[in-house]
Amino acid sequence: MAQPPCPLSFWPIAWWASQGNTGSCFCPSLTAGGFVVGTPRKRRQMEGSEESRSPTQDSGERSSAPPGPAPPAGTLWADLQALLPSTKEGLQLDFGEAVESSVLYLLQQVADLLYGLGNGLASDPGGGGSSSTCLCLSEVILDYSWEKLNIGTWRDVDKEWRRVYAYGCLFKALCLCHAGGAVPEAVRTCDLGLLMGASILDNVLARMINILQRHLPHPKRLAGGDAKEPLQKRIRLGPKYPEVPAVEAEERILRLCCPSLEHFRDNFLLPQKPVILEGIVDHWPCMKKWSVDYIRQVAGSRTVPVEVGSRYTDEEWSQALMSVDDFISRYIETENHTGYLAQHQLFDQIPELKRDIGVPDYCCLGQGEEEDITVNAWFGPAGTVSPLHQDPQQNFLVQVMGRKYLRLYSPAQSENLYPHEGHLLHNTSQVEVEDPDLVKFPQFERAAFQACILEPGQVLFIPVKYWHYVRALDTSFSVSFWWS
Ligand SMILES: O=C(O)CCC(=O)C(=O)O
Repeated sequence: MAQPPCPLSFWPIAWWASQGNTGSCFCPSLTAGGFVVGTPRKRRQMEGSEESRSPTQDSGERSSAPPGPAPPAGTLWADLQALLPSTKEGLQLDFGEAVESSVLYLLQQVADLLYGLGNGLASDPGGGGSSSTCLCLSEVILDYSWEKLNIGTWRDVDKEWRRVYAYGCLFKALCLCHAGGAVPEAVRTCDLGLLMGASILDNVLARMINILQRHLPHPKRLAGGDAKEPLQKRIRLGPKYPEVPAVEAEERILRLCCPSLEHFRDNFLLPQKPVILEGIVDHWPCMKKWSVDYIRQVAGSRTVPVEVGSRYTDEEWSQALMSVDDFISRYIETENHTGYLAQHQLFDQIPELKRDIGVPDYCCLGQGEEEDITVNAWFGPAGTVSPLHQDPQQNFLVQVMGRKYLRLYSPAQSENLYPHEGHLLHNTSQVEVEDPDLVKFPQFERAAFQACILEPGQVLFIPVKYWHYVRALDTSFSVSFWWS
């Protein structure tokens, strides 16, 4: 299909051309494979502030439907019109000084096209029946701001660029929907905005995904890949690391069924002792509902960050963005490589999954509010390894599917554990726990530890700064609650 000429000769476009995008105004789709930088997950969490939290919580007021000629109610475009501010000014396109005026100009151009001359999102953005100009400009904004997001460490990325990126995603998704209902691509674009951008317009991207999902042609088929063959047959459930480590009696972590809050506080929280709690999450819907099939059905089309490689301390370890569907096909149904959907705030991104979990009651013993608890998903095949590391908060690790082998070392053992010296990995041990190099790390042998095989329905309390090593023995889904 012939592409329209670039409508503007503009320096971000000149920059875009200098990246090899010369010729027509064909706008290559964003490749998100090189997600952020190679900073290990623990480091990213420790640096984290509000900024590292996913902006997907749904909240607050809704925009009113714009005036003007409305398309028939219930069509995708009508639903999107109702979602967006009624005037172009309501888009709040103002940014700090970090954002060049030329980029602001581009954003305003797209807004002009989307809103047309009248009020409200135009029925025919771009005029003349074509939204491809709009799409093209949105791609330029995305390419340019993507570069800004990927320079340096994530902590140092200016929030204003994350807002620009989110607007670029919003505009691109709108254009895609208008251009002929490329809804799956629009969902992917909104997810990228949620993952990499900052929250804009009262979480408009999350709200837009809600709408888009209602318009996905065949959610099950999309999410489930080849529907002819039953999923159970395709999954090879055999663990990659068949050996289930023996846990000696003296290493075992105590197990308790539903202790009272006081008992937990006095015997485990205050003295900072690990314990496995049983019977406290049995009523959570996830315990009955979740399976690989179910996750795929609910979240298959959603884009998530995946850690690729055996462990985050390895040289060749990287992160990539991909759909849950691709993640399951590549890493759970096939066993060639290790991929781990690890430490991701999936439940802020996908409220449908959040409804299946709760918050352990014992978190109320902390000082923070419930909103301050960081809830992460850990979904992967047998054989994923989280190297020995410590975190700055208390943790309840809830095992939903499959089993995990864990080793815990108290903070008092730190000098036997050889933490990495560099700033980025100082919370991570250099020792491979199940295959230690005792010539290089002789004191490791002296380090006392506790261990367990965490089973579905069990909740492990990991006190703050307790060193923990985790290996999945089966296809596994855990949910962690970090609280203070
Ligand atoms: O389950 C895992 O692989 C790691 C969990 C973890 O490190 C945590 O919850 O802090």
